[in-house]
Amino acid sequence: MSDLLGCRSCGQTGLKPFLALGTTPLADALVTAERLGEPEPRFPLDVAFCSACSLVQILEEVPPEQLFVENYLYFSSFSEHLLGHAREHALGLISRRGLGGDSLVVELASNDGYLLRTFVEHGIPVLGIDPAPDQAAAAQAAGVPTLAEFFGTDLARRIVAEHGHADVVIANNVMAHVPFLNDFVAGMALLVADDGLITVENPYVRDLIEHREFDTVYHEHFCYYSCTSVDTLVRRHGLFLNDIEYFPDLHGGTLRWHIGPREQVSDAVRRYLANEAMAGLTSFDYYVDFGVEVERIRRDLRSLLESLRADGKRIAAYGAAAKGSTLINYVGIGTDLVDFVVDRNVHKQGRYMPGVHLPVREPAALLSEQPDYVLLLAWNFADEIMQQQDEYLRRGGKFIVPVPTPRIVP
Ligand code: JHZ
Repeated sequence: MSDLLGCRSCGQTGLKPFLALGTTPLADALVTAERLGEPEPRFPLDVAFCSACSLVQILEEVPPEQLFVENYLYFSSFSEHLLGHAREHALGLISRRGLGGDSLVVELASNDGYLLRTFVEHGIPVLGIDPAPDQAAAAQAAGVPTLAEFFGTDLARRIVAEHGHADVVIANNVMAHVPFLNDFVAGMALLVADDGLITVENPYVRDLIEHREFDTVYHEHFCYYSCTSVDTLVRRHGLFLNDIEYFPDLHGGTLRWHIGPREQVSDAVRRYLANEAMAGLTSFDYYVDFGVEVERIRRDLRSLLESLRADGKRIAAYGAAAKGSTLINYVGIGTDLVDFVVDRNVHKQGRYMPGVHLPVREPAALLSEQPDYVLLLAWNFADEIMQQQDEYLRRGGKFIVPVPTPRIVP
């Protein structure tokens, strides 16, 4: 098992491991046809709990350049649901914060500009930060000024020197992705104006555990947050967790934390912190059985797929998602069980899933091949994908949803 010297947030040693997913390839490193014969780098994937600050984290530390510069194929704009969510977020901020031509909105991990473009449409100055070169170039081409760099205190100082402080800092699905957490949060504290707002979205660790979303663990995700661990982290940097919103249908359950330099703690924050303590999220006991439940999913899913295959059924999968990579590698789903994966992301099509090498095709293949079952790897977009695949379903096709318990729909 790999070992991290101390907690990424508070530095406490003696992290307590509770889930071992084996040694897996990088989840977004889909393989090209030319490189299929080459060995892929693999890294241990072990999850642990910090008893001092309650932060859940993986023990391995793959260099961020290898994860987000050399091997990153995730583009945010391929989900209508996510685009709608981002637009609502931006419009809400514009009206509630009274943003205009003199404001500055900075987004960390701005990807292809899917969120900032709404501010641009409203004439509000923005700056996107994203180290992934193709995504930053796509944002730039769409009219969203973007720096292709990693964020931390150095860059925060430069931005303040060149553009002034930000009225709003947005960090969606990125705080999980940073190994040097304290430098990242200290950077946000430097960047935000005294009366400014930071919003941070991330899947909620309570949903991960209670809905057994173990496949959202991969090397890009260094940390898995509760409100307790976020509160401790931001206070260390002179910031306050002031409000919380919950989006149960986004990425399996997402929280939006409102953070600022002024203390204005809402009842919602007090309630979340109290509920987490009551449910036990602040103690190792809460996590300890998770590994056994995850093994049960592996056993049940494998035996379901094997028995369908033994009956001569044809099975495909939907979503060349990073979480899909964890799932198929952990369960051991190769071309003996599943023929191919489909995905709308054109950058993933024509490549092969890491490790098990299932080929990735375009979604139209579901109608041309009409497999009997489709394993839904992107289960977080179940409603959107099933609506889009109504013709496949109408012809008698069925989906297999892997978590929290493998089941066939309809
Ligand atoms: P998706 C992503 O993880 C990326 P991933 C990131 N690592 C993160 O933190 C989490 O989200 C929260 C495709 N698709 O987004 C697009 C269709 O083909 O669930 C994607 O390739 N058709 C930053 O990669 C994949 O499925 C569709 O209709 O695990 C979904 O990947 C839709 C809706 C999606 O997660």
